[in-house]
Amino acid sequence: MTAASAPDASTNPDLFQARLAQIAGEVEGEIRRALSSAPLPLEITRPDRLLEAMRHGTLNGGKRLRPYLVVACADMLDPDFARQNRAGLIRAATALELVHCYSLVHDDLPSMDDDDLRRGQPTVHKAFDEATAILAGDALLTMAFDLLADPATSADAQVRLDLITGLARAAGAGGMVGGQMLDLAAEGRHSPDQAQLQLSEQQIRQLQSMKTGALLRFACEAGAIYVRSAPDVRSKMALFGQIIGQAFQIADDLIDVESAPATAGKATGKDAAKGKATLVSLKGIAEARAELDRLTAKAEDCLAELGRDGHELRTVARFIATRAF
Ligand code: GRG
Repeated sequence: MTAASAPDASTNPDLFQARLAQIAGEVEGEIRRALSSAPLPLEITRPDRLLEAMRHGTLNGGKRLRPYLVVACADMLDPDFARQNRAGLIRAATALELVHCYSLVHDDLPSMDDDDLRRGQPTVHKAFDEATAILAGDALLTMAFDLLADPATSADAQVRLDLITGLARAAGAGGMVGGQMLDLAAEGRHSPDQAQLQLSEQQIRQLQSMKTGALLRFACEAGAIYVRSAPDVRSKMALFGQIIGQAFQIADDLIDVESAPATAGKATGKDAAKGKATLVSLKGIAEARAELDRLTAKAEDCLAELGRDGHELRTVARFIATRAF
């Protein structure tokens, strides 16, 4: 039994699953409201087909891990403030989920990963068409920033600005989108002979920290921003997010190697089929699992340094390291 899967009285998986489900429900309510057919002030009209595609790409059963992290981090740092400002906190958390969903819609496109299945259902371009999927992703991305800019999210303009800037940096050219670009380049798409690039371990880590790590890191930092934490606490929360982001990616690579599509809710075996280098392909399954254990321990140290009751986030760190879907 690895450290990450060993029972530990300081974690509570049932409570975590209940909280994850509860926050997912609140976020889905917020997504439904945001995707209402009625135009907002300054909008003209909202085409039905676009809204249906946006709903298909968002209300399709994701784990809602990123919004959960925003809420759980805010709750840990300032439970009273987080409780009193719950509706705004859920709006902030929903903005991150909209960006995540957009990235999945675009990642599944024929020109990117060309996937037919996402969260166990047809991808948006399969259920609709490619142009509609591109537009649905574009509109989800802009809607995220609309949510964050609205005073209903936070009465504090500095908080709104920090959330907007942080999300833009995590999701944009130097974050998630940049990571996707490096990933496409690694597939050999831009080299004359289309040959795969042999990435070094350091290059793989950098790519992953951008493509998937940046948004998870920011989810934790956003919780600290929302409750107006001091800069050192904000940095520590971002570090926690960075560590669990690394663990998330290794677990994702292991799922690709070890899980059946029915369990994963998406196609698996894709990395090997494409000859794609991951930390798992580079170091092997046993070393990847050992790294997950080390990352879980580091995440726990980080929480201990914050000096709060971090049992819920300790459970999250363990869930991320041991998840099978
Ligand atoms: C196309 C702009 C653009 C970016 C794509 C995030 C990303 C960049 C692509 C996703 C490809 C992928 C499957 C990466 C592995 C890690 C990952 C983000 C998995 C999906 O996240 P989960 O497990 O999904 O949180 P759910 O469905 O639960 O929300």
